[in-house]
Amino acid sequence: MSEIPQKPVLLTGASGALGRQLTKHLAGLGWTLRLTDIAPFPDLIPAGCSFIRTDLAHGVDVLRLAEGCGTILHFGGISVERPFDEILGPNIVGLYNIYEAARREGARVLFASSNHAIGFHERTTRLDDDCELRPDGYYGLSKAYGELMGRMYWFKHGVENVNVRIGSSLPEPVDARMLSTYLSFADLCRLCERATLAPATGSCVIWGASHNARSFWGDDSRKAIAWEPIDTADIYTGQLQGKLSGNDVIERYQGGAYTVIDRTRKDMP
Ligand code: 15L
Repeated sequence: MSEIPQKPVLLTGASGALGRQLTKHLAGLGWTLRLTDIAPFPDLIPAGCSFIRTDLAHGVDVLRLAEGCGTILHFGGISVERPFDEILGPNIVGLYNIYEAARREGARVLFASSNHAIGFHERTTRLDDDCELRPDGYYGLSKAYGELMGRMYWFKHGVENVNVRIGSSLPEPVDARMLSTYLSFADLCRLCERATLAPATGSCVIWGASHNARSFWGDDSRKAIAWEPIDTADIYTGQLQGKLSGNDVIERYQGGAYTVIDRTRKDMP
């Protein structure tokens, strides 16, 4: 039997696609989960779990939710590109509320960051975890801000945080780009398990991708949490390598289609 965290684990964004996978996996291991989301939880609430509907922009509610928790798996907030004023509450204010709650509880934060925090790096560049942040929109900018917030809370308050730059976590990859960025649900679940149970993490970054031969990404802190991906997108290569967008900008950058949303620059492809 695998180890069980001593304190309850708070999972935000529990009703989303990744939150539901994590709930199933971690509840299956016998973990005590406190689930939350702004949307109702669509599945049966597993034994050992409770669900409370919360808007993360309401600080007092977040503080109450996190009471007694040892880890916060933060998957809540907007998960696609949106105008700045829609991102502000859930992803900026909400994240501050999460970190304040973690500080009060002495809890560790696993932050679901995204490849869109670095989306304006070219696909020909292999990146390590200390690469320049190059957000490809307001959503990616909120993820870059979240990573920096983690760094500040670690150095100033000793709040541990694991920032997972998630590539494309779907049931399976659907285009050529995802041969590089795919993260299987099973690899993601094991990563969250390891990040919760690791004795110490400091503030670190991990590339959230399976074992893909075409990966854009190199060094990170996975050894600190004893995580290695098991799955791979490589079995889809024959089927997907020709599945391109036909747009030079999309194909040039790691962030793919997000890099052309509302783009006005004309002086380079
Ligand atoms: C993300 O961060 C998004 O949440 C997801 O919807 C995908 O677009 C993914 O990145 C991706 O880049 O494939």
